[in-house]
Amino acid sequence: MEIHNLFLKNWVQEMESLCTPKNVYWCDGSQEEYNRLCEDMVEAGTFIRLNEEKRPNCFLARSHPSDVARVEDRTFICTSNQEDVGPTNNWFDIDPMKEKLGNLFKGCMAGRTMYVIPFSMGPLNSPISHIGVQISDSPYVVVNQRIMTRMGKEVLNILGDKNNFIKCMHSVGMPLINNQKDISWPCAPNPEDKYIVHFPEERTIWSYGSGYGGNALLGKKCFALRIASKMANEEGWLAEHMLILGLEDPNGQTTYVGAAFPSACGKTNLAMMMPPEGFEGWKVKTVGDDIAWIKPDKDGKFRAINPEAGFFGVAPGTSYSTNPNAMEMLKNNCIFTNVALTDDGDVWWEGMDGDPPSHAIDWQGNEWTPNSDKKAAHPNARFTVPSSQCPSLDEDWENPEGVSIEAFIFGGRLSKTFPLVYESFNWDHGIFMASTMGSEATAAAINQASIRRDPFAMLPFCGYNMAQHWRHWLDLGHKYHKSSPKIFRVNWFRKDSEGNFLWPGFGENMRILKWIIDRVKGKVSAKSNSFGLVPNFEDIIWSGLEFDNEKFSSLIEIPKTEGLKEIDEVKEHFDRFGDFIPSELELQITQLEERLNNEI
Ligand code: O2Y
Ligand code: MN
Repeated sequence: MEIHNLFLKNWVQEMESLCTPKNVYWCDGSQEEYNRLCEDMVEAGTFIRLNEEKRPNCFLARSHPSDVARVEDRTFICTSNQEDVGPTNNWFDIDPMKEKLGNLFKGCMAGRTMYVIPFSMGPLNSPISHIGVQISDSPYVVVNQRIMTRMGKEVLNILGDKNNFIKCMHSVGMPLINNQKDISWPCAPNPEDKYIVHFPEERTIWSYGSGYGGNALLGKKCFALRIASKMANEEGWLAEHMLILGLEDPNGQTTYVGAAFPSACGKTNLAMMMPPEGFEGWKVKTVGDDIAWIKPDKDGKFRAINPEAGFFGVAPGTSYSTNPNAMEMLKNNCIFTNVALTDDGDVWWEGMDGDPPSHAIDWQGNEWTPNSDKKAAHPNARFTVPSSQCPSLDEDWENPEGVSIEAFIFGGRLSKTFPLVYESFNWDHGIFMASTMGSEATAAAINQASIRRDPFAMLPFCGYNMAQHWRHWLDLGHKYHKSSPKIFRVNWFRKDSEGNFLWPGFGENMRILKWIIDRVKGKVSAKSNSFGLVPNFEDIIWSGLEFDNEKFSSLIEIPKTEGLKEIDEVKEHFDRFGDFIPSELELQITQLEERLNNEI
């Protein structure tokens, strides 16, 4: 492939001299290239081809047991001033980190091919999209990137001779020296040898030692969230950890929402939800399941794209009862990582429909039966699948202008205090709701605050000071106050005093989404409580579900003592950010306190 962009050519040459690979390969993104790399990986033992009749064109990869998830404590943001990353990120000084990385990457690709992967986050012709180039010594990364992004030579045509691409440098961190034999999942097995490093001021990413998911597919969390959130802050847009879905009513009118939930809270299931009984003629249409890039257009409308082209979803727990659309989507052209292999060459994971197989090979390659005391699939086992295979995919998912977002929804996993759904009184109050969201602390953190805050579901992904992120949201809402979306918080996980879930969740969440849409359209009224605006029982469609007013009241009420405890914890949470806390959010605490004391 002839490369004309001198900035790119020079950077690749510089990286080649540093990493000294056996050869350099420029990825064209073709199907032929994908097939060839998959076949090479089958020969190398990295991939197992699944049964062609049961899962055509599907592969299974087993990672090294030390390399199974994102490594948050090895994830760093390097900036000139420590304050710029805030108290929730791992800061590191730029120069010492560059020196460290220089040493790590020196000769790190010996004996391997260095792949150059041009990719676009977002549709190729969209003004909201951005281009990255990842250099990697992992063919597993190349084929996953081909599913997760728009990848290949067309991206180079769009880039032209410009220098505005995000440089994403990646190595598995296992050079092959003196004809050393390769292994099926090369990586740096020691946790301290892994480095996921971001330089937001230079818009570059360096990842070393891991071949897994968010650590290695650098378009995803590293670029589309950590680097992009900083770009968005400077340029007046938003890069958020949000699914995007459209709700189409029986008249064919679609309303789009963006929804943020902490990792592992069922975002993929919500993004592909099937409407329940009582919602005949309604459709949930998927635009994205994880990340949203949102830019106000000339009319101040919040236009959103999904920057990804595939889903990298958690396999365990995915079934026809939790997510039938995902199960349909996974029938072919998928890469499975760390699931179990059945005796007939198919995949299996805990939570799949039907009985477990009587025998399988587990994610580590060992014999497994239902009597084994270990899981067959790793709890963070994944599927990588093209979005185009999603049965509920929205027809506008690749619209270069994006879709117009009319509501933002924020949620966590909380067993008490927090209503099933509530709407903010105004924009600033909505930002307060999102900046204080979180999930119940686990038993391990029992002596600390009862809620682990995950503001905007961005705790591990905000590439700059989280309190400045709140400032940014406040400012955007003020600037576009005539067209800004409404803001809601939801909590599907409230329990009664016996510990039973009060709300059935899954497809039944549609009833709440419908109320949200009705509020957006001004079709129903709402009543105030101290946390926000909550539904009247009769404004929710209940057909197909037995649910009485009394149970509903217990799902939306806020016991005063619990509300006041929440205020104490929010004050502690905000204290971490010192003077960076926007005054508008401090005012929200005072106002909430007043409402609780006046029992509103
Ligand atoms: O463990 C990983 O590398 C994957 S993390 C991930 C993948 C897809 C969507 N979201 C997440 C997340 O942690 O939020
Ligand atoms: Mn995520």
